[in-house]
Amino acid sequence: MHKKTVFSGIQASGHLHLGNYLGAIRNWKAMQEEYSNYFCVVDLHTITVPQDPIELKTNIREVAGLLIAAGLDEAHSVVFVQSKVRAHSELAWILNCVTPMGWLHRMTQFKEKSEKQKEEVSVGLFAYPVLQAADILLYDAHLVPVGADQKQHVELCRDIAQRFNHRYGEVFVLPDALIPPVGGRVMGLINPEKKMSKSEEKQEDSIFLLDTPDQIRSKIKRATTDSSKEIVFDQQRPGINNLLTIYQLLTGDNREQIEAHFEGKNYKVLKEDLAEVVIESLRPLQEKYALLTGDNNYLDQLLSRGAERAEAQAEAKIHQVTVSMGLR
Ligand code: AQP
Repeated sequence: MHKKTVFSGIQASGHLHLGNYLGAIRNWKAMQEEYSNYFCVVDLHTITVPQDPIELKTNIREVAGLLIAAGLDEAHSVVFVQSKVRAHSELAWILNCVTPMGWLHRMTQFKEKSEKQKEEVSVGLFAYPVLQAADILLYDAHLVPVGADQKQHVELCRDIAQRFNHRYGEVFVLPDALIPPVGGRVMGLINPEKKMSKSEEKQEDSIFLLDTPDQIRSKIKRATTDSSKEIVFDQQRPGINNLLTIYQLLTGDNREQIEAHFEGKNYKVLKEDLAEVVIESLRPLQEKYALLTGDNNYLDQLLSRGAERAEAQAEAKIHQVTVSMGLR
């Protein structure tokens, strides 16, 4: 039977954190056997805000290494770096020419990110969702598994594809976002009103996938809670709710079991228990990462094979697009 296609990407804008893992990567791994998958380190997205070249290069390798360490497997998934496949930039330009500016003005992530950048905001940051649409449409992806913050971008991608198809014929598959029911939005430890983020300046706000056990214990110890005592899931108490949600996602226990487990206990116990759960959950991934990055060639060869496979599909799609538009 013909498998449906999945595409998703991840930026090399810093160290990967628990939000990236629980909201995206872990789900990619869980579903990879059911689909034909493309997973991409989207370095061209990363440069929409200024990057230090040496750091960027290191981050691209780190992110790619963590995807493999987390269990993405070339038997089911093509893992590659976006800038190695030129068709992403080419299709992004073509789609820029069919996307109304007004659609991009509505993107909330642009509003948030441009707020931080002020007058430094680049055209690239504004057009970022169009590049994301190109990423998805090049591979005829049916499904795009992402965290909740990316839902609006996938909907925009669908609108762009529809507009293109209306003008030039049925060229693109219309994709759907796939957002996990729990874990789609892991919040910061210090500021649980905001999502955990790679580019957050306060390092204590995020648990990074390569944090040491001591760093994890210390960050969770300092996580924001509240003055109440009861340890229960409650959206109105974002700090405790976030810690319990992370606990739920990593243990697989249901909410009733978790609330019963912590009944009569204090926040110190919750934080200590959670820290151990996080440390043990990340241990296999960290060990695998250390192993695979110990051999310099292994990752390079894997990424180069991934880029070749991605390029074959992407070039065929660009051919179809350019023919449909009268460019070829
Ligand atoms: N806090 C989060 N909770 C759940 N999912 C999340 N994702 C990101 N943060 C959370 C999901 O991770 C995937 C990769 O994200 P990205 O690298 O494309 O960039 P982003 O969404 O902008 O995430 P970051 O980590 O906050 O990066 P910066 O700081 O550079 O903006 C996506 O599927 C995303 O939904």
